[in-house]
Amino acid sequence: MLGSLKASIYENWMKLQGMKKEKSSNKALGFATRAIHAGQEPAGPVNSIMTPIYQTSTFVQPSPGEYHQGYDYARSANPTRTALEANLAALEGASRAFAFSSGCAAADAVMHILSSGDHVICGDDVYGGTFRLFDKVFKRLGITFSYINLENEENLRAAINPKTKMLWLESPTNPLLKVSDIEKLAAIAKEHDCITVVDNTFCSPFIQNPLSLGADIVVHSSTKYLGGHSDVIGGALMVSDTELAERIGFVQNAVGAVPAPMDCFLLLRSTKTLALRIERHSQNAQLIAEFLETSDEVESVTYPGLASHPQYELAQKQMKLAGGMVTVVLKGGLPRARRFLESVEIFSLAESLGGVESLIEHPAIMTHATIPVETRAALGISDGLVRLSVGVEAGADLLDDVKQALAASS
Ligand code: P1T
Repeated sequence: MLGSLKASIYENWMKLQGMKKEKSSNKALGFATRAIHAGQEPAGPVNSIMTPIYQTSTFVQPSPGEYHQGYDYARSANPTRTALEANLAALEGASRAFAFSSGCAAADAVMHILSSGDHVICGDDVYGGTFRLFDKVFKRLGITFSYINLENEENLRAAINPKTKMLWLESPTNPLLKVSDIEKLAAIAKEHDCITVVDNTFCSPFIQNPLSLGADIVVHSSTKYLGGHSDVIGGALMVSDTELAERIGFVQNAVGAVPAPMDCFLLLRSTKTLALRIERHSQNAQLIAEFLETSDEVESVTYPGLASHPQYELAQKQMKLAGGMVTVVLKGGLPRARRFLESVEIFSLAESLGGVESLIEHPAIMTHATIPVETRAALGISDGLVRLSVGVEAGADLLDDVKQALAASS
């Protein structure tokens, strides 16, 4: 009941937006136009150009059970959140999007559509918090997991069994930036009635749209590129299948990990500049990666935009741009990495990524500490490995910062 009530609010909202849009143009709108306008029209009593922050927990009913435009209680739906969800759906080419209070809450909601006894195949390199959610929360509830290298599709075929209900992957992965063929993997999963979930956080919807490659659910930590300013914790799910939308809508309301109206507003403000930001992130990251590749202080550098990346051809085909994340292994192990991280001046040593400001971190000690040490070692998340989230500052300044930090740490 609540699932379908929410669906009708959403459809009503989309209809309102659609009616206005049709007036000006019938052709498909470009990404940057959708980012600025989708889900948003001048609103409220004074026709404000920005969607108002509906800072309210409930909505007055003229008569019991009679809801004004379908809104009854703000966990179920809030107009600022509806606008954000419509916007996010348009960016991923989805029919529905669902906003959550964090990326982990979005992942949690996906797992709630499974049942005890189900088997999940997960890429062997995922965000440490995702691994922790699977290994420490859902494994205890009777869901089983296999972690495999998805760079080779045959590994997926070999791991699928009759209980496998879900394939979960990141591409590029966090932190090793492995790229896998979403289209091929989703096709294999589909042959076995298995749902494909792609965590698209590292790309943002500007770089790649997994639903168009055959995935069933897209996950975002909107804390990252969608938010883009390191001031919001949020998450999102996007789907195209109506039945999946119903199930996720039900979980969103039943579990209730929804974002606050102010955070929805901040995200709506941020997606307007997503295209511009991602272009600059990618340009700056390419500059840094190319420099690191020439440095004698560096053991290896991984960036999907470098011809040396093991899946460079696939990345060129699958991703519109190579993104803002660079992973580098410094010569000299942990002591060297530690000195480097302490020497940067424009980059800030902090967890997270995707903000306008450049961040740098040490996955083994910070974001991926929850992954068992032997697994980290087998994967290559070594003590010399440093992850850079390259921001949108002047590229030359970022390059100088990396150069001076390398010199200061040698
Ligand atoms: O932090 P939260 O909004 O809950 O998002 C979790 C999450 C999900 N998926 C990916 C790919 C992520 O990178 C994250 C969060 N990652 C970091 C905090 C980090 O520094 O890698």
